[in-house]
Amino acid sequence: MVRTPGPSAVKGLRAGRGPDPDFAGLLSEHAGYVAALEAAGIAVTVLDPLATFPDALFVEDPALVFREGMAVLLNPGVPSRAGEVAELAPALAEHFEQIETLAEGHADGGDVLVMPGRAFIGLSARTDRAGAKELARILELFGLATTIVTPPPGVLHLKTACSLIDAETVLATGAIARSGLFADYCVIEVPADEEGGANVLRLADRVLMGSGYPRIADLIAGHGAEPVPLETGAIAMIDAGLTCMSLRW
Ligand code: CIR
Repeated sequence: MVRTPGPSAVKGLRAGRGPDPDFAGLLSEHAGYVAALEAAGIAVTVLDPLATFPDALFVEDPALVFREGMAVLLNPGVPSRAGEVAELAPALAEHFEQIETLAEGHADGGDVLVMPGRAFIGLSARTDRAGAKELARILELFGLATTIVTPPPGVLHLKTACSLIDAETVLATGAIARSGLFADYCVIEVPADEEGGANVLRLADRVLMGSGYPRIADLIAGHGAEPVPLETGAIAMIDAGLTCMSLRW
């Protein structure tokens, strides 16, 4: 499930004071992303733009979804995004039987890395401890073990700095790799000068990734998956990567 960016997306949140991305660039990167999902054999539901929510194309943040028919409506940790949850809920109700709601605190989907059997929940400027604990409670109902972690400083979300590659493997920045957080997993460490590319999206045997990261592409190929480089320059200007533009199940 994806949401097409509207013209207001150029005003999407960003941590720095960088310029607005170009709307045509955002649209074309989004279209390239949808095409890559479809090329991987995935049926894509495309939701309409939401003019009043500039960041609404990042549908990963207001909800979590699971293939078992379960979903969680989250509570994004920045006020300008809180209303995205109610906008997304009807579309999720068409696909999921059991929908839980975060009743306390704040949590963004970008802070939740779901591995088989275990979810890592990152505390960030968007996900507070009350939200993380409430989310852990819900995920444990779904049979997932949870670990609440503190990502290294300077990242927007936990998954800005790490991504699932396969059931045993994560791609992670050096700081995350050294933290021991993924001691039970195989960790592919992102080269220091390519940390901006640590957010990638695994789809079966292929991995969607930013096109400006040739060494990450080599590492993914060396691991036996097919890297699929996509243009991400415009979405990166509003602090986004590959996972944030879809909900997948
Ligand atoms: C924001 O700051 O909320 C958006 N501009 C970017 C959200 C990126 N989401 C994600 O990585 N899951």
